[in-house]
Amino acid sequence: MAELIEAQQTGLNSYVGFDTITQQIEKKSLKRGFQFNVMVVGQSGLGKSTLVNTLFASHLIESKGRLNADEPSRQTTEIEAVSHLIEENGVRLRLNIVDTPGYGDQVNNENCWEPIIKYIKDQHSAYLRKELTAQRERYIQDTRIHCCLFFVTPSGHSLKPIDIVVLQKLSEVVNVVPVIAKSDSLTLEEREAFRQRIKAELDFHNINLYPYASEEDDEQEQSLNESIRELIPFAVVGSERNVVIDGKAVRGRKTRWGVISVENENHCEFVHLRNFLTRTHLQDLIETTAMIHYEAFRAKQLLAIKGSAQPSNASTPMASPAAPSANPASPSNATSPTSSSARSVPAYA
Ligand SMILES: Nc1nc2c(ncn2[C@@H]2O[C@H](COP(=O)(O)OP(=O)(O)OP(=O)(O)O)[C@@H](O)[C@H]2O)c(=O)[nH]1
Ligand SMILES: [Mg+2]
Repeated sequence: MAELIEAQQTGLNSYVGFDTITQQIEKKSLKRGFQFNVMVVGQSGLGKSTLVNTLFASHLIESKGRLNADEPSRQTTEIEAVSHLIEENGVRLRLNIVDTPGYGDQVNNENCWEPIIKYIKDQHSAYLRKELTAQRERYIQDTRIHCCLFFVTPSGHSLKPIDIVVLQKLSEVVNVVPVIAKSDSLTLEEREAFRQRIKAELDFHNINLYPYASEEDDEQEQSLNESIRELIPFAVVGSERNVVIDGKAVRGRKTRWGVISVENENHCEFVHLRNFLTRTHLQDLIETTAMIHYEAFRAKQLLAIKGSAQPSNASTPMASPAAPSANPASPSNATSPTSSSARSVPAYA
């Protein structure tokens, strides 16, 4: 032991070269590429599909917006996952977008969120099954949702009761990032007041959203997260059309009284959302999904398997993806995410 301490304190006499490990990791990662799975959830017609297309500057999913007046309108009617490979400066990103139909349109909206929650849990379940096979793949295809963009109706009043329930359910299983949809319909003062009201409601209902507080974060990360929390929910505007401003084509919406440029920070917070998702928190969203949400799911499943591993009981909770909530053998005190990480998020439902 004494020798080891001695060795740790010894300086190197010549260049060994292990500092290139970062480049070696980078090279391998670049070769493999990256995967980001994002889901959009919210009431009907809030511009979910449009915003995703705006975020990644391509027509990735069908939106209702018509390019010509005689085209039929295109509404999202079922959970749809589309996958695209996008590349920027040699970095390949496989982007999975899960578009969900707007909820809340029915006369009875009870449990309308269930297919969405089930979809998220199914991805965790599929990943766990692949992980547990005897000859598991070297790189398991990751379909776990890393980020769920939640669209709030720009009513200017408050969150709807159904939104609160859906937010509660979602925040237990996935990183949720709420946005005020179609914020061009609110004045700047209305937007700010609405944001503060939403924050107060989220606090009141104990809805813990991403980014979570973590003891591991250094001062810089903490202050970055603090500034992000100030902006949440981001007031956004989406558009798939270009409009010409000062001779330059920009993404925007042209109205009778003027033009809204999606990327202009004075017009909306689209740029902040995009920076947050792609430039500052992309890796953390992926890591948090694995370390917190998936880990909690995994712990709960494995405990349930252990609990039900009796000779007469041949079936295990892994038999069906829907099993987590249906399995009566599941321990009610399932491991909470907090036990697997220093971050504070609600217990996995
Ligand atoms: N004013 C305004 N309109 C928008 C905005 N984003 C989208 N729209 C329009 O709203 C309509 C609905 O857009 P979609 O993107 O299809 O909405 P959606 O939420 O995916 O709709 P569903 O799939 O039916 O739930 C289209 O006509 C869009 O052009 C926005 O930021 N502001
Ligand atoms: Mg849609």
